[in-house]
Amino acid sequence: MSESNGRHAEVAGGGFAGLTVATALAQRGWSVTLHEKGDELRAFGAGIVLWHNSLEVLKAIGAYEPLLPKSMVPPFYETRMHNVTQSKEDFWGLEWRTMTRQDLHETLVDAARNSGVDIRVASEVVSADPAGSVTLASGEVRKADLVIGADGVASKVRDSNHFELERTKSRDGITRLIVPRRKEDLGPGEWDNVIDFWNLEPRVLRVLYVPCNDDELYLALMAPIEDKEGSAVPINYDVWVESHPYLAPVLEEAAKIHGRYDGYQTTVLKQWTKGRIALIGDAGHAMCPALAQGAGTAMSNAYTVAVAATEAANADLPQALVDWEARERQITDECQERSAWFAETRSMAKGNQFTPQMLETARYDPTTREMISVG
Ligand code: FAD
Ligand code: 5PR
Repeated sequence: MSESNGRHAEVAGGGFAGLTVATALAQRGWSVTLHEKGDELRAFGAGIVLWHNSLEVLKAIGAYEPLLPKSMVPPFYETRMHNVTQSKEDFWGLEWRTMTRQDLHETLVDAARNSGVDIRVASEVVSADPAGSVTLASGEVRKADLVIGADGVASKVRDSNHFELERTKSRDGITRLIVPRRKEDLGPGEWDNVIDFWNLEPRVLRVLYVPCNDDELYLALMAPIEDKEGSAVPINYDVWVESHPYLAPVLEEAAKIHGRYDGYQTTVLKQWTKGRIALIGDAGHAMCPALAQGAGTAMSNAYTVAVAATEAANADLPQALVDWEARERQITDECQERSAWFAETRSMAKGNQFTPQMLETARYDPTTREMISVG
């Protein structure tokens, strides 16, 4: 634990954004209380892909090494259209890793606890004051020098302050599940690759196959919202196996789990900060998943806001947050636009879509503000 700097932060939300910012602040001498409204600390959803940007953040907060044995680096991101390989991308060696969300979340909880963050579960933040306080569902008001809204897409820190926002919903959505890998039961194929199986005809049904470790496979099954059968949970095995027969063993596992179908959406705010409040993660910039950067940008902005707040004198903190947003925002805005464009056009199906430009967010190192070049 580091020496106290005499300042206090209140963080709403125990997801990837909240845990990262709380840890980075505590490691810089802040006393930090994190409120999670759920009764326990756990990750929702299934698997996740992290890239150079968020992996550098994990290194900086000491959460990278513990994650190594629980995660993997697939040899290629392979894209198939109607089961014909279109591309096999390795991002020119740019670092990326796959893992389950549960494993990432547990690692971040450990990092937060080891850094001295006071984590409170069953503690809901109902509103926040830009002058520096949060109000809990219990009625308790807690003062802070810095208030972080990391309370997800339905953020109360955000909505209690009437931040201006624009929300766009896409026509597709996805059911995400973790299933046993059953590699030996699948036919010939490079089953350690991430494989993005697109079927556009006779109907749009896509399976994103993401191995997370030796035992666990993340399956994301995408179908248009209007396709009642394709978007049903638990999944309609007959529909999915008809379009992807070569995945029968793992689809059989997927059909045993209830899962949840989520529509894609993008939220763009006019501003991310107000007084002593900063919004990060889905509270501030929820995005479509195509570039796999929702959590990546959340962790990146979590880290940089912690640094910016620490470097500012306490009286100057509101202005320091404005400057932080001005510095960091473009990279997130562009990622939101690109991810929404992929959702709109479904052009990931063509393969070779991870160009150096599309990888810009991934190439950014928030800990040094350097952009590494590839390609
Ligand atoms: P959340 O994960 O939503 O966490 C918010 C937390 O706050 C929750 O624990 C919640 O219970 C708590 N909370 C909510 N309200 C309150 C309150 N009022 N008071 C206290 N606590 C509260 N990103 C990637 O980087 N890579 C991927 O591969 C990837 N795949 C994705 C696939 C899909 C289909 C989707 C929809 C998203 C994907 N993402 C991915 C995005 C990623 O999941 C999110 O961007 C990320 O989880 C956001 O983290 P967060 O901490 O901001 O929010
Ligand atoms: N990449 C990842 C992912 O989980 C999804 C997408 C892309 C890692 C969906 O869940 O394009 O939908 C996508």
